[in-house]
Amino acid sequence: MKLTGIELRRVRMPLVAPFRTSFGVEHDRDILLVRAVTDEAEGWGECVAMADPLYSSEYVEAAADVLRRYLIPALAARPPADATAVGPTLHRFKGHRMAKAALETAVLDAELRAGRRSLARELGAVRDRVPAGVSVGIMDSVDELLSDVEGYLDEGYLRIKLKIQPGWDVEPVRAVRERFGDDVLLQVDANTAYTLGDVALLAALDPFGLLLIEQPLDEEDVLGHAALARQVRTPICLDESIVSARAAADAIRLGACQIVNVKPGRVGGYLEAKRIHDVCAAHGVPVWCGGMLETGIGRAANVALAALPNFTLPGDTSASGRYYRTDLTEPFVLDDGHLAVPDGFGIGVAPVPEILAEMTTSLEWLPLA
Ligand code: SMG
Ligand code: MG
Repeated sequence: MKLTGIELRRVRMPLVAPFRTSFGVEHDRDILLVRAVTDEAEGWGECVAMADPLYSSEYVEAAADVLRRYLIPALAARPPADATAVGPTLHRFKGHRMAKAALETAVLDAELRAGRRSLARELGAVRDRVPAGVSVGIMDSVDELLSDVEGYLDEGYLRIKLKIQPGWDVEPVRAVRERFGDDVLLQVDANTAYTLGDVALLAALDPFGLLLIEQPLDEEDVLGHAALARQVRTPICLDESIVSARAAADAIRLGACQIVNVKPGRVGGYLEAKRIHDVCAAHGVPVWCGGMLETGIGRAANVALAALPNFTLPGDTSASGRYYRTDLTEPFVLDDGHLAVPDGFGIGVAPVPEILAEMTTSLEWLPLA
């Protein structure tokens, strides 16, 4: 396989509704897409960096910059024989995992398409469909929240995740439990909004039988999560803190989490995501696939990953319609609360040319050969 060039494309995708978290509100997504062109095939990667460095230190403009200034030139200087060579070649550049993930995924997709293999099989998928959860943002009122949750349950979503922050935690959880009952699979995500001083508040969630509390404390506060885990009954799940398989192994060893959210973008790509899956499986720690409001391109690859055996909890892998009126690819739709795992070559989907053109705000071609 010979890489001939990389295309960086920005698309603007309006969300069907604003999505509010403890760190901000998203109205639309400014997404960086990476297309790797080889002599045999082309492949796609979606960079999950947001417009601003609020979820993590990465942001889309910085991802584009590091790709064009460092990462792509590094591949030009040492062309990868296959996708497994991308990570080692980029390793000397610190951080920027979301940018690295997008580039590696594009190369991997091209390689798999050329070899007529699907990403799902390549990663070790054992299912042809995965259960879908949905992440529900912070709302202005509990009534508004209940009506959105009702809509998602009616659509068939199999698990509800509520975004929480101080002042929007016990009350919305209690309201959802009272209205929809104890059988609904329910979890919460704080996106680092609490401190260890909030132990009593977080313990007040214990009676509601939540599946997990996701990332209550600062991303670097692994020991804080371990201390918290000893004082609350609800299992602690880490998201932001788990930036690599090594970080996952450390967090598990320290007792900082009983469950792990795997996001390929956050950890540098699908190959590292698979290693996290394996590390967690070896420790008996269940994992689930996170989401970053991806288009069909990123979603396809996430759904392939979510089909691995230790993904035993429903992920933030919702249908296209939860995010976008028009997706870039054929839309992912719910079938009995599940999404089908793409079985085509590579990630198994491609952008619809007319829709892609309509959403594109800028385009850059970086020749490698
Ligand atoms: O893709 O359904 C999705 C979003 C899931 O809540 C979600 N993601 O911390 O897990 C998380 C957040 C990060 C992105 S919020 C803009
Ligand atoms: Mg999260």
